[in-house]
Amino acid sequence: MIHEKYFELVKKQEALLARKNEVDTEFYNGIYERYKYPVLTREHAPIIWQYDLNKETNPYFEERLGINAVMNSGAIYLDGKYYLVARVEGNDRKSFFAVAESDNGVDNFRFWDYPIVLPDLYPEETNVYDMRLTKHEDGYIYGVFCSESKDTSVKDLSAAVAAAGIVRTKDLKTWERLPNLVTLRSPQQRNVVLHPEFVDGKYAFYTRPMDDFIETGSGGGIGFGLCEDITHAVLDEEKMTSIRKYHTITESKNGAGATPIKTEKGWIHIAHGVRNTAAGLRYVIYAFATDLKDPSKVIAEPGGLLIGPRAGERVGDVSNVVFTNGAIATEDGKVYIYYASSDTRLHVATTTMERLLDYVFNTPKDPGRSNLCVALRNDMIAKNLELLQ
Ligand code: M1P
Repeated sequence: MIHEKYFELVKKQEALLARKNEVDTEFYNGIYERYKYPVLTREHAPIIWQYDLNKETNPYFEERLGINAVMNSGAIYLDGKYYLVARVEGNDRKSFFAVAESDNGVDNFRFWDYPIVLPDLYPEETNVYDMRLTKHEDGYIYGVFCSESKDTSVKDLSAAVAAAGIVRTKDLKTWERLPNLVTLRSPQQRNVVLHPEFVDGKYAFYTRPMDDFIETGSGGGIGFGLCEDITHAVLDEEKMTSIRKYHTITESKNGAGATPIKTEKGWIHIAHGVRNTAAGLRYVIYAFATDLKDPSKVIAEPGGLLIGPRAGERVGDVSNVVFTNGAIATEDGKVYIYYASSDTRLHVATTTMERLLDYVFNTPKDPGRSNLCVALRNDMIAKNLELLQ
């Protein structure tokens, strides 16, 4: 017999899933819109994922397998629908992937009944998270994610090793697992993204070389490498694309985010940058463009952040974080940037391709010093005052 509390919870959840999202009119920067409500939260996780509905085995209707957070999501547009492969984190701290779909990309995202079952190629793999989806020109949809295992070579109980796991699918339902990416010059990898096109006839990956699990160490920024065979992907070289710089938003580390978007002016990248503060690491989202023919070559680098954590976004399991690993650009020129706040919930920011290109190519580069920043601002102020006369 089904516990009566189930129907109460489902009714409440249905109201949440049906709720229309609204542009947050308090916010304006001309570059993108923010929305009033997150698109996915722990409250969106199906009740059947969390509760045993049977009154005999669960008389108090207690949560048996709770969900703690829904966050960093890969995104893809297929046959007129918007799909997210969300990172769902259980109360047990293990993350897994689950598909949620919507007709419009800004609200009514609904999870499929079952989370994704990844083929279990690596028995030592303890946690998986942050899948980037790439619709590749070879015909597959690839998912590249962080595959985390315990570091058994040291005594520290929390020491871990991060690698890039690779899966592929044609329908988001059946997933084939390929061997993890091997990077010969970097001991660890996280935030790896597969480029959607072949480069020089090879598969191209954006990487994030790391010496250890938290710090990137000598890792200088977002790397780029090529490999012949994605079924045994090995990168023997990673050249730097967007590099970390002193006293910028990427000083501590950075990492590729959404799969690059192809435009007539170049590949647009929406990534994350991290700096350290007295209150801990602060994660923001930034953008840059690379050359159409050589996607490792940065051709535009607007200064500063594109999206920073604001208001309630600042608070969560890991506060002061915004993070993206998915964006959708539709044929009618709309762009949906999915970003999580504070490792707790997922939001969308919307813009158009024209506005994004204008932002990326016409926002001044960070001149690197306060003195030069003031000169840049004063130049704009002087021109504005002249216009206002
Ligand atoms: O907690 C913030 C983010 O930390 C990691 O990102 P990075 O590898 O750049 O430090 C990831 O674990 C990410 O999932 C998380 O949101």
